[in-house]
Amino acid sequence: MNKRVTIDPVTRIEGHLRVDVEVDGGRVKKAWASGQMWRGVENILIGRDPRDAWAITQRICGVCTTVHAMASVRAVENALQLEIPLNAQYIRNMIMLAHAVHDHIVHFYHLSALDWVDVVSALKADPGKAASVAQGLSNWSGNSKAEFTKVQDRLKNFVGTGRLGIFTNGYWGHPAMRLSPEVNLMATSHYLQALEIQRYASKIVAVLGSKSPHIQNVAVGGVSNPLSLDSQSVLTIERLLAIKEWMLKLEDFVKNVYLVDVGAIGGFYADWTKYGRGITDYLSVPDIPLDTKGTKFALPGGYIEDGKLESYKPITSFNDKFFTDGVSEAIKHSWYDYKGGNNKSLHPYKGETTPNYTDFQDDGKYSWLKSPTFYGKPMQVGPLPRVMAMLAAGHEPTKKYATAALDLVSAVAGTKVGVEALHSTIGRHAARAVGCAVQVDELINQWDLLLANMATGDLKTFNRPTFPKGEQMGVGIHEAPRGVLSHWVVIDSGKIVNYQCVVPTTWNAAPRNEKDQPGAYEACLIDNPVADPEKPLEVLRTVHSFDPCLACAVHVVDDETQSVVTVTAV
Ligand code: NFE
Ligand code: MG
Repeated sequence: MNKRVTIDPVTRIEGHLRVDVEVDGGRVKKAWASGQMWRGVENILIGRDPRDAWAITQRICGVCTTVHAMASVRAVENALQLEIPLNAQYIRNMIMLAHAVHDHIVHFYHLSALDWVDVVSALKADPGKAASVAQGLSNWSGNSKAEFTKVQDRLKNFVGTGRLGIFTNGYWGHPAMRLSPEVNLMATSHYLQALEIQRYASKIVAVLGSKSPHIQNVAVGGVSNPLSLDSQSVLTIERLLAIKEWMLKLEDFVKNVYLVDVGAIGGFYADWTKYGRGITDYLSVPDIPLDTKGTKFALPGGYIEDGKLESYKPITSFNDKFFTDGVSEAIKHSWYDYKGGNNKSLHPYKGETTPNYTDFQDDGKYSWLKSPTFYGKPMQVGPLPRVMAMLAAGHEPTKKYATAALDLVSAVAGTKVGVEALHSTIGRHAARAVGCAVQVDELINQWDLLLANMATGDLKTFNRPTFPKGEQMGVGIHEAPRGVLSHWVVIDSGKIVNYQCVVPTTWNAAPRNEKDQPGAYEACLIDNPVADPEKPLEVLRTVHSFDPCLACAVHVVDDETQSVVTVTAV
């Protein structure tokens, strides 16, 4: 018999996500992803000065705080065909990369590891044995018996108080939890260490961006960081040297802990390479520009059809029409109306944001997210599509870290696990860690590039924009932590007349589109196992593998829902 499970709200994410699944015979047969809150940021921008848009759109999200600022200034610069100084690119690049590294560490350890790691089981571990398991995997300085004993004692004290705090509603002892107490203790220790390490990434963003979350240093035309080799009041060599130290701490953790943990946990849960495949039409965009125009990039991106690397079609510049012509958004199943009819899909330059809330209708409207498509097809975006594109482009660092991760998965699983396994729930975690290792290397590289350019005597960081009379249109693209982000602006005589954000989580968590095709979450949930509908841990595993951000995705709240099981999951 079909059983309907509603998870509302899904937690350990950003924003308000509801997921409904119909389960039959222990498997998901049908799924709905619904964004439950709308804020109308796109409409707030109409009539404003395009130079202010970044500061407003950045408030779309408190998690990917930098990304909307970057996409917004890029959109306006694209509309004006305004180049930005090399130093500004490097400073922006370091902010984007430090932010991405932060985002991925926090996602794996603090937002999703508890779907795979049983904290309570860590109480039963032998810390000495846990240390030898961990030291067999990596020589990270935090893998000692003393460290693991300390963590276990902390856990015992915590549990002993009877107040589990944020861990209260965890699915501890769930049959789908499969790690040994020792591996659980190792992972729990790294969870706590990751809390310390993530601060270094935030500090890099804060020093370069003047503030974190929500940087203050971008401007249409560059950045507002004056560079000087002798003044104490600007971005000095002293500050840059401090940043470099923090980069090296991040590098150590990402390569010796995060990548290793994902490989090991992936190996123990190798059966999860079979679930969560869903949509394998992958979209990513190139990023980390190396020139003033956005035509050369450190990290490639593009389109891959049906998961086949040989189908890779690169996107090559900020002006690439292959990308800009392909995007449109539908609202047949979303709480909006289009003037020309609700079965249409609109290009973002012609996009409309007119709310029309109807309540949750299984076959009608059920989400505040629109349904983006690329040449008419729903896409998956994010670390997995990004890593696939980089592999297809022959990007050597990506090949190196992907091979290292898959070799470790294979060793732990006791069977050869190849690239094909990445098209899965656990594969999204592996791809995120591989991408993060690539990003941390590139972060250090951008630091070197900035210093080398400053050494030539070039200290320029800003080109002043001028707004001509008449209409200009521009798109700003950014490969954000959760995938392709694009901001689309139409400017008329220096004022914004239309503004549309098409956001990573909008692509992935989209409701069915105008052709009733499901979005990536919905497609990836089909055939997921659900051992106990009252504790739908496996559904959360797949949803969390995307790192949902609903604040971004819908940029009013539903209160009444009728369902067989409603679960508030941690
Ligand atoms: Ni609010 Fe974001 C990223 C953007 S996601 S987290 O990455 O844009 O949809
Ligand atoms: Mg939008």
